[in-house]
Amino acid sequence: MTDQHLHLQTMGQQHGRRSWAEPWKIKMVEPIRMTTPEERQQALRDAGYNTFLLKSDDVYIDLLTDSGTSAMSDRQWAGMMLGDEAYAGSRNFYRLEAAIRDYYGYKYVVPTHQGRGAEHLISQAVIKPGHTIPGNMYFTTTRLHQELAGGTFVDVIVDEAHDPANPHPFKGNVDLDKLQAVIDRVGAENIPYVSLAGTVNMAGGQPVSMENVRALRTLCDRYGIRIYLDATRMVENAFFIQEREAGYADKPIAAILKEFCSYTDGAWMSAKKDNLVNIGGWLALNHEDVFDQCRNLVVVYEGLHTYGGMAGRDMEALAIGIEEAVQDDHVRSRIGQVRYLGELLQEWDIPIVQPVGGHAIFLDAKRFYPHLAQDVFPAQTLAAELYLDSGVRSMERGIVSAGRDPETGDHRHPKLELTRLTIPRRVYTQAHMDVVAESVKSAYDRREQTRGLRMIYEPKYLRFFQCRFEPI
Ligand code: PLI
Repeated sequence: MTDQHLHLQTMGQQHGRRSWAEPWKIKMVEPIRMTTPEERQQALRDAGYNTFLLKSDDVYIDLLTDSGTSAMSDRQWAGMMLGDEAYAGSRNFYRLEAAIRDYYGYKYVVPTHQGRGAEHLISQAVIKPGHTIPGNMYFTTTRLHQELAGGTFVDVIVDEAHDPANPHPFKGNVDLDKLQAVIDRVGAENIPYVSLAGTVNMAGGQPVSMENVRALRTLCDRYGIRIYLDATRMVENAFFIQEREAGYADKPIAAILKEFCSYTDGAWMSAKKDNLVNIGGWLALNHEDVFDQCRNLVVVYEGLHTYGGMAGRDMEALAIGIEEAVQDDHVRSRIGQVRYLGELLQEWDIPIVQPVGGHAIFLDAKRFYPHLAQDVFPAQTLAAELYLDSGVRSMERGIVSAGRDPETGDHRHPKLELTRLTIPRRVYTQAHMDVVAESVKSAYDRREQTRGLRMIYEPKYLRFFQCRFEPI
């Protein structure tokens, strides 16, 4: 040990400080480009003030989403060379099927091109017109597929989830009284399943406790109602159970994940998140009758039942990603980075959703811009302001994402009006997080001069992806 090492170590002990660091080092880099304020003005105008319509070449730090934006490992890239591109029976499918069975514990697997492909299949298979689907807060694509199949989504999440400042440790929990009231109102025979999401995206990445899913299972068993899990960020949910729930501190993430899934009847997955791949999804089921229907539908909409829209090499990378994703040190550093950004913002009293969730920091645009009404799109405005300031790309999760009520045609007005800074896995450094935090601070300092936006183009489905605005 050199004198300097010894000195640093002694200093560390004196200060009682022990930092965490990522369990990987960087082997390949992708250059990114800073733009001028004039270039960003032009790019934002061209994009109709919608960050989804920006060209990624005009973005400096891309926090639009954690979906498909993760860095794959050297093992995953090596796996890409082992792709078996046979139309039928690819060996990579059987590897994927085994990984899902091992880590999530479900019996039957249907591969899909991404999460919404799986949502489509399960919705078409089990929802009939007039059905009600209770769930712990809506997700955009999930609810749309439920509606397209003739169902109506009903929110049964705990009230705390709708309050961005509430520090409840499990804001993703289902409120069992609300669920009971729905069952009493519509009848169990009209509820094809409860739609349960791990770390609820629209609530700020908030987890569900093991106690809650266990109680949910008991209630659903009483009525013969199935539970299907949106497992997209369920690994992150398992981390929060390990951290916050009595009896789980010494259990590995992998064991917690499998126990949680065991209380559900199946799951759909956007593998582009937790599972560390750039494309892919799956549906996994325990009941043969539903599996048979979905395996039949997949050949209509996605591809044969042994590739479902993925290349063989993608399935190999996904099988490896599933295993890497459940490693405790990976999850700890992934959520540690999200928290690092959250702590910087809190030091400056910038309003964010509490507690910090799994995949993103959610800026509370209602408190950020108290002078802006929800109808002038505060969260969309904040995303535009951040981009103008520094080239950081974020996304709106508020009134624009919530869309219109299919019955009345009016805007839905969600309680949460949030701008999401979503952190891709294994991609950005702590220095990038510093730059992001400083940019948010700069937008915050200018908040009183900020006016809202007016919507000038609106597509029919999932409008947030493609709608356009102009400044007021
Ligand atoms: O984007 P897909 O089709 O692979 O997955 C759809 C999807 C389903 N459930 C949840 C909870 C999601 O977050 C999700 C996609 N989320 C995106 C794209 C996001 O940016 O959050």
